[in-house]
Amino acid sequence: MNQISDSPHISSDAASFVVVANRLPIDVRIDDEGDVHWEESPGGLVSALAPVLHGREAVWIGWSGVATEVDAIPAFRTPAMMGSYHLVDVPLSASMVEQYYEGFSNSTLWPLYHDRIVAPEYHRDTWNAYVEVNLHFAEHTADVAAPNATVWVHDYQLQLVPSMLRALRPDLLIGFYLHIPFPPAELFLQLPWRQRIVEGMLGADLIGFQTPFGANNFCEVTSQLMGYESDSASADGGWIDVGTPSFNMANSVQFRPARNHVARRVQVDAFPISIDVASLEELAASPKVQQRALDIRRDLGDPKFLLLGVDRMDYTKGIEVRLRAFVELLEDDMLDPAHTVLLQIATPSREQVQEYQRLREDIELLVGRAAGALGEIGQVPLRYMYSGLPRAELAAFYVAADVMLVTPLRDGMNLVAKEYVATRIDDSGGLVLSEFAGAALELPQAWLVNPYSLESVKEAIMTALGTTPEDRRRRMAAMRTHLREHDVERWAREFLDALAATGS
Ligand code: GDG
Repeated sequence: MNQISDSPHISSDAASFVVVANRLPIDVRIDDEGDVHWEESPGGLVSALAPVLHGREAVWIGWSGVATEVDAIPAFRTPAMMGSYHLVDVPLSASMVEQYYEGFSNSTLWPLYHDRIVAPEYHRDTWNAYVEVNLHFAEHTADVAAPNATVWVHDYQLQLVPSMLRALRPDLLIGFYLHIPFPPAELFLQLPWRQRIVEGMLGADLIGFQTPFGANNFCEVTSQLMGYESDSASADGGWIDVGTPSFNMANSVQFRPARNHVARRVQVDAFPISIDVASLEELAASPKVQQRALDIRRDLGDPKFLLLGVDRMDYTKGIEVRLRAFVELLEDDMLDPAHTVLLQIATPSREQVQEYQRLREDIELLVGRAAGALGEIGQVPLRYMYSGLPRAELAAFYVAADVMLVTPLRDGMNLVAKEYVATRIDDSGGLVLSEFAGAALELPQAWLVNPYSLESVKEAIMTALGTTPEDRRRRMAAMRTHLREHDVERWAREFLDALAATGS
């Protein structure tokens, strides 16, 4: 681990490419002496952006993950980090984290954007914190971006940053990407601060969504709220003409022209995110991972069928649905508890948020009950782990599993589904996938399910297990081919090319 120090500031106006995300791509640990240490936390976004980050003077702006009284620890301005790119820490106090992150981001926006699976909370004080923190991020970005730099802002925590940044630095080329779904107008319009959020995003030159549905929903909302003319599906990509309302009282719920918006065109399009396919394939093929996969199966009693679920512990992921489906199949004698295991790995997430604590209790109750009721002594068909795993260990679980269960009630994309496919280097294995994950649009050869229908999930599990090896192989091969051609590097390149084209 690196130790933090009062390290040199990067020269301002140095960065021609700036990534702005809620989190820096690092894990921070504070030791007993109070010294702060950090190390890179490799993730999809880091590997996606690696070629762009390393190619030029680049900066990543985000929060370290450690709440602190502002200025209590020195800001990260550490040129040593990961080759040529620098980190800039946006320090957040404990109360800001509570209000902006756990509050507005994860108790208001997250549930609202995921179909109101749980009820969103609307509080003025968490909204005010969201505005304040977004301004912090915008100011840090304005400080370090070189003249005419390209800035890529990420996700629902920072939707106000594009317009704040444009006001501070009109010279910048600004892209915004939403990693989660953008909901239909009838849901989004519930948000008391709907106009401010939309205005915030429209500060960007290009707004990217996971799917065409997200792009379309956003155009619909801007048309209803502001009366702006738009086309979400034109041949050259979607667009919204900001500042020139083709006002139509009939379809506008509340016409209020945006402040500070001079007439200009914002591009709007779908850019489905992906994974680093080549590196996962390599990891899956390594003798260490192959051996570990065999050991995992042995440790689980060498079942004939191993089913797997891997998710952050989140109510959007439909963990309960798949556990219930599996339990019912055992109860119905459709599956044999002597030869079948479902392993659910749930990674701790947002543990301070009440709904997440409740979800964990519900899942653990379900797992506990199942353990008591299913199988003979010594048989434990439903296994559960509540912990994060190293990447290689996760890959070994993917390699070990015969069928992967990915059943979110709503998901922007779902990278776990893509990761499972990438690790199936011999084209074996089956994927059961929710229709409501963005990934379903790209992986139609999976067994697609409606996660709200237990019968649909049960049926898909049985079909995936019962089909011929040839059928499984044909489906998996088609999905692998698609992913190899659509990896995360292509995603980043396509977004950045489209962003550059808006400036020409
Ligand atoms: C959001 C959107 C969108 C999970 N457990 C472990 C672990 N993971 C990794 C997985 C995967 C990632 O976390 C989870 O990505 P998902 O896409 O499945 O879901 P979200 O976290 O909700 O992500 C989503 C995504 O953003 C990207 O745009 O696809 O729709 O909700 O990469 O592998 N990794 C390791 N150990 C674990 O225990 N190492």
